[in-house]
Amino acid sequence: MGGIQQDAQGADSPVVVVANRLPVDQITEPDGTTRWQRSPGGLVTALEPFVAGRGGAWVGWSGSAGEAPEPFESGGVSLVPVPLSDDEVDGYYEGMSNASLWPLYHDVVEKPEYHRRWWDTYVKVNRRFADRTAEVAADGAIVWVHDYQLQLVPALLRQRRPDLTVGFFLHIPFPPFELFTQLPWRSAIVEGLLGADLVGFQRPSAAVNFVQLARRLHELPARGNAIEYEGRIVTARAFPISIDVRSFDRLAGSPDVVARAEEIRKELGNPRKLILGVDRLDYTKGIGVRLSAFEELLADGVLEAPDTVMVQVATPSRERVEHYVHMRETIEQQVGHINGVYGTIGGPAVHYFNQSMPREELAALYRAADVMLVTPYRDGMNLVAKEYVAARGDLGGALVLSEFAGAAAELKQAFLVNPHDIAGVKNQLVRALRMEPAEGARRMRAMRRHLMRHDLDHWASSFFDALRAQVSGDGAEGAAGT
Ligand code: GDG
Repeated sequence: MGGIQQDAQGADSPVVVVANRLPVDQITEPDGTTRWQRSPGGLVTALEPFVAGRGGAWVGWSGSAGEAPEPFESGGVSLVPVPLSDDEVDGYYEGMSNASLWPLYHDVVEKPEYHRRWWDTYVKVNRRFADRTAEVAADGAIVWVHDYQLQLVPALLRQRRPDLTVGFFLHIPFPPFELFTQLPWRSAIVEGLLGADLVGFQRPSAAVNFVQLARRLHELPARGNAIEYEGRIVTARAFPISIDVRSFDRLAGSPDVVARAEEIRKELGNPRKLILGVDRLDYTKGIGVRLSAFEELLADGVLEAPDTVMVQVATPSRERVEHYVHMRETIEQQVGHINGVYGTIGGPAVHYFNQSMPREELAALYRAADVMLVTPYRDGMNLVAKEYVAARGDLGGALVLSEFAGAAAELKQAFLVNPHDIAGVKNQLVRALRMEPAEGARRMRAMRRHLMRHDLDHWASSFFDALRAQVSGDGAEGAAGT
């Protein structure tokens, strides 16, 4: 580990991040040349200081099928592309990851499909990620593997490189024993994860689910959050992810964004109340639920358009997976129906956007909205809810939030709802719309105070601290949570 300095994070080992995607996107210029651009989003910014300049690397897929480019540098991080063929994108990514694991881990909101061909490709691709990581990781490096696409990598990596310290973080929920055990390859996944020293989840209940599986499926001894496996201790714990709160707060409070927020309300016809939804277009996010609640309130005469309007941003996502194609049609029909019945000429009740918005525009929308509706059936965390709170330095607005989003455990002053209970969603939406400004400010202040202390940097540092403590023998005490 020559030449590696103890730094502000108190670390002395090089760090390798392994994730499905590299933190860059390939941009094609008008003249046909291509270049790499850093992906937007907080995760890259948060992890970069831990990885950059210490012989660290980021291993991931470039996002396009075909041959992988040679490793290259970006922001002081060595990026190591892993190639995927068209068939592999189909089987590993769209199939096993997004049509088997994604719905299974989200409470089977849609029925997962299981295909042996997808699984075989998932194993093959996980091996390739592990091989590439084993080749580039420095001696004694800390490797942080991310998410459901790469659950076999921890064990594969340990076989290849026992000198490494391996952490894993799952960004999505981890289901209870009764659901997880549907998976034909359940044992292989659990064994894959047990290759890590520390397995991190969004919520304590997910960590408990994992420990239970290890106990019941593999009959492993476990005490609290510590599992004994092959002469090692594997710890399962919650590390709720967050956002770069201060930078979002600054952006949303900047004069340009504040002015744009006013302009948006004007462009919408100066409604008295503006309701907002922002999601990837995904069936877990409960977009239909909130449209139904809004429609029923219009039908009941409790709300009137265009006195109250809704804006729904539904960013295109996974458009080649069948569930998503069908869901998009359903949502668009629902929007069309609401506007057909309750819209006026030049005045729709729902303004629907199936497009990706610039970050500044999102911040202005957050700032303009009286009520933010976040109603997933199940969500690991939900960063949109946190972004809304971070954007409301003016202490305005109200958050309606599903109990089934990880964020609900922290944003306790939100109007919590059960998205399966439309009557309850309607009630909470009306309460949020009618809330006194002083009450709203009190709630918003409390949520902001929590977020300021629990930002993305806090999340990344806590994970690394726990991982280091674990391998130095100081970890593994306490319950399965933070
Ligand atoms: C997974 C888990 C967990 C959305 N539309 C636009 C846009 N976005 C940004 C939002 C937010 C992000 O995308 C979405 O994050 P979420 O957390 O809401 O959801 P997932 O994509 O499902 O993420 C989730 C997360 O991982 C992290 O661990 O919280 O539970 O499912 O940041 O702002 N950004 C821009 N334009 C858009 O149109 N610029």
